Amino acid sequence: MKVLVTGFEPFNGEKINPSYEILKKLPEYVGDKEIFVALLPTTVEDSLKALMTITSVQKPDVVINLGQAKGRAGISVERIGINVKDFSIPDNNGNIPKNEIISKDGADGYFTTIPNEKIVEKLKENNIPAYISNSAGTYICNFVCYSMAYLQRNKMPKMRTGFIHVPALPSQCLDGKTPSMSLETMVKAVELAIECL
Ligand code: PCA
Repeated sequence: MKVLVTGFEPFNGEKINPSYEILKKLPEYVGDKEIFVALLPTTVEDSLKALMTITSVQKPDVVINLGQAKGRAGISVERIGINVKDFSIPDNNGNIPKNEIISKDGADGYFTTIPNEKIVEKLKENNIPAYISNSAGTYICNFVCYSMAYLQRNKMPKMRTGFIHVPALPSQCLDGKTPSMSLETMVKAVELAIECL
């Protein structure tokens, strides 16, 4: 089984994005599952372009997109992507779409198709705080979550797609008030998620 795991470039003036740092630490295999990683630009058009190219070349069985959700305390496994772009901050190209539809011929929402519940259970068994999230927001992460699920439904029915948001790293939360998680724990969480596939 081929698993593509993606992360995002830092955005919103931050110097680091844990989703990218995780990619650097993932092994080439988790059990017999072969792992490919790719860094996505945090922009509307380019993130999807990059993903389309990689998925058509690598033909992964599963795609897990990772993203940072600063302020969340646990690993949040996204259940659904929704058909809207409504940014409160610009993407890395300065785009700030408001209340725009992602796909005119797409459904209002698409569920992700990796075993979300099983992943959350497995993380908890390993003492990693985790939950199912019912909203990936309305920014780039939701855009990618929705777009990949759309692709799966309409063009690549055998591929499974999922989205996992991770908290910020301790170095991003020096105010002492924003929840964070160590990189080591996040890497372990992603490996455990891959084991569940
Ligand atoms: N998180 C943002 C986009 C990139 C990232 O890592 C989000 O939650 O939409």
